[in-house]
Amino acid sequence: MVVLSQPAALDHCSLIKTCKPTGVFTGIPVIDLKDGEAKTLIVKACEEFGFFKLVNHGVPIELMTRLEAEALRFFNLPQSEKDKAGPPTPFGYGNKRIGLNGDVGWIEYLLLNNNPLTSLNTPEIFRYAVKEYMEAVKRLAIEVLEVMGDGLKIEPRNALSGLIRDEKSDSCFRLNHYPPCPELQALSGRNLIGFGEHTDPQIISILRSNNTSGLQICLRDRTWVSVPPDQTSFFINVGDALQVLSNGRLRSVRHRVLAGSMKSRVSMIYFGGPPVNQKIVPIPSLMAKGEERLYKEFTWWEYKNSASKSRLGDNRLGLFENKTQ
Ligand code: GA4
Repeated sequence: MVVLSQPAALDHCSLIKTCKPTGVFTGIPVIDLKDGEAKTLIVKACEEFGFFKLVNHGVPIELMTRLEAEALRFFNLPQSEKDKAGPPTPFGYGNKRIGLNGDVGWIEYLLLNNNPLTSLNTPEIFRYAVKEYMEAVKRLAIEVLEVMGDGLKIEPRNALSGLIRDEKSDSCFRLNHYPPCPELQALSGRNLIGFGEHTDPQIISILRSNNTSGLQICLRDRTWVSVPPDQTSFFINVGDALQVLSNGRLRSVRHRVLAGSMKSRVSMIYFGGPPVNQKIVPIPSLMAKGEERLYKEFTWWEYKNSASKSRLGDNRLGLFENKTQ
């Protein structure tokens, strides 16, 4: 990866890193939620990739397209109007800056808490589209975690899903807009980084994007591959908290988004997190006899607090590893 060296037309994005595009990956597990094998396949995908594509998920496509249209209506407003919904500290509109510690990307976004009706000063029609979508995707997150719980043979079966179902669940939601950057062609085939590489801190993330590519995941052998877009499916990420709850058996996936030169990308992501006071420790029924805990005990609040002081690409779990073995 290199930092852009100033072709005149690109001055306005000269702090944003670039990288070479990579191959399209055809090996992403595709899981049909209603298939009897789903529980086994979900566990396998989360062990191997920390990532999979979910089809036959039961969320009406109309909910996705309605929210996408509303999001675009917002992102197409004049900059001064959008700025009124910012800055994202922690919730609201953000432009290029991500987090509080100097990360930037070719992106604008809205970060929302669990309660979109009150957390945003936007038109009612927009807030209702977010609310309905979030409710549907939260139900889906619960279902996926229940099926995963079955596959892992967790006792009780709802040990994972209950963390999201809890009314105090600290979940959040993000609408991302990666505008096209036509000047990119001047970069001889390189891409601008839209959202730099990172893992998600929560338990599970449920992503839906329009039909524009850009999402990449990092495989176990550390190669980056592009995920072909599919606007009718969801892409599911294992987050850091789930890695700890499973004592490292399920892996949080490093991922990033590259911006394109011609097409704008819109994504919507639900981040399912536990209640703030929840202790994040391996679920006992997932531990083999005598198995050592890979991480120190911490609460979700402690982890979030530590994450907010980190840079996007940091290995946030590193601080919590048990190095005693
Ligand atoms: C990554 C996952 C979610 O988008 C997010 C991000 C958060 C932010 O945008 O404020 C963080 C990032 C994310 C992890 C490290 C910190 C916090 C930006 C950043 C540099 C909303 C989240 O929960 O963690």
